[in-house]
Amino acid sequence: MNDWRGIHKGQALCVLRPSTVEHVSKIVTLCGEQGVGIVPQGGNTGLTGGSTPDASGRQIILSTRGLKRIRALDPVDMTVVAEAGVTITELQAAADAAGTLFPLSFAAEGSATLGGAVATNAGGTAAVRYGSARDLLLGLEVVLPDGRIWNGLRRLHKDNAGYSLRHLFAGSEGTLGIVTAAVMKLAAKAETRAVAFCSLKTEADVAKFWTMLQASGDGSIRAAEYISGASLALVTSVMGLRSPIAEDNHYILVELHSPRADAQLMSLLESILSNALAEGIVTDVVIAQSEQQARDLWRLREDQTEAQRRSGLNLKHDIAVPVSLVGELLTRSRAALSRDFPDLLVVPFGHLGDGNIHMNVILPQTISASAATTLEKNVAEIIYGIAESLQGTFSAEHGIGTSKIELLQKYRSDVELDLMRRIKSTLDPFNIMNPENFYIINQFINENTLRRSRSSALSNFDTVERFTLRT
Ligand code: FAD
Ligand code: 2HG
Ligand code: ZN
Repeated sequence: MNDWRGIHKGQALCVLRPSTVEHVSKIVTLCGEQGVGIVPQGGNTGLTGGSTPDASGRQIILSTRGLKRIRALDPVDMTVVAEAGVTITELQAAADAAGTLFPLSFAAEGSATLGGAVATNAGGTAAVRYGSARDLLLGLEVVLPDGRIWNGLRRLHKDNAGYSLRHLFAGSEGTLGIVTAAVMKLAAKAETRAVAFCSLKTEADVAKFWTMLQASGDGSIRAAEYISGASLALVTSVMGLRSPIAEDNHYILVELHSPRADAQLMSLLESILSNALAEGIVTDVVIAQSEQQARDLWRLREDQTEAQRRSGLNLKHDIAVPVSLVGELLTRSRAALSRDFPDLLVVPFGHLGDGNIHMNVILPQTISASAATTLEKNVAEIIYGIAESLQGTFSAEHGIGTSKIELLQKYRSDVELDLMRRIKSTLDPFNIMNPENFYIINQFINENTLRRSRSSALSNFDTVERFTLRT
């Protein structure tokens, strides 16, 4: 019962995998009656420990992977209605077959599910063009903590009838209910694309290059991804990839795409890059001449997480700052970390166009467990402190889960925490939905309820087990 990284370990009472929304509703109702905590799980690719049960063996995992239907796809409405367990890759394929594009995209898309993407408000590499999951979300079907089914699957591009309830569930990470289906926006299918990999000398050049891309990209930028020199060196050595470009301190992968087959993206990209070279903003560029070369360039970016996972204890810091301050973020972080922790391997990469940098760090292999814990705390303080001082966030796209609870408490105001608590306690007064997630907002709900639910869970094991057999 571990998370994808093998860091969060738990013990589930059982795993239930319903295949209809009615079954989900029955499970949730039963768990509510018996005080059993529910941990929703999609592809289990989340990076903040939110889909792992606690160690008590008293929470169930409700796997949504049995909810597999694409209920409707309409290329005129430009919408797709799909169930929570459909993977992002499956949605992309279905959209493509209908001559459209499902724009959400990230390295875990083969396993990550629609329900998980909505629940975490996933971002990814095309968010700079199309937004995060929340921005694509038009309608939702949710099983509420009391077992009721809310059917809000409206395929409307405009709907101002009261509070936007769907947006409450986007990013709620299973704490407010179980997303069983969603209506998502589609986009025009890309007919052409052009991909380039560029090297740069300084953090200031990174910032200048983004300004230049934005000004001259003609609205066709689909991705602008940052990779540090250390991150490129790591991914090439660990994953056995070849760097196509002269070595430098920073790299940016750019993809332009267009629904127009005659968009001349290659000449647009060449003209942007030759200006950047002429102005000394980039030091070298490689433009993919084939689909295969484009895929090879993308691997240097998409394999970062796997390369870092294979390289030892990897500390993740999923931060974002206003885009105009990314250069400063990179400069200040490098200076502070190399001054205070010269033995650490700092391997930042991320979504430059969103101001979202994964300021990750790899600890030396030989470090003791206690030294690692101290280091983790000290490094986090520096990185989140810098992000905060630049009006940024400690969680840009990975959410809170169980690993960022203290940060939520530290960096969000009392007013915000109070509002979150009120929402949680209104929708889930007995705290059965992912009770450990966002714990700081759950803990004041009703400690007694929580304790009661935990202690009664084991005594009701038989009920849950019998129910499993029936569903
Ligand atoms: P899970 O991991 O199963 O669950 C994540 C959270 O959502 C948990 O709290 C869980 O309880 C809850 N949940 C899951 N399904 C439901 C549901 N149906 N209803 C209610 N709650 C639910 N994330 C990004 O944003 N951008 C990236 O670029 C990105 N790249 C990644 C690359 C790699 C290699 C990996 C391993 C992860 C990456 N992620 C990225 C993180 C992760 O893939 C996303 O958060 C994804 O949306 C999680 O989907 P999942 O189905 O795996 O959810
Ligand atoms: C990505 O951008 C993901 O590839 C994962 O958000 C980031 O590994 C990470 O820290
Ligand atoms: Zn990311």
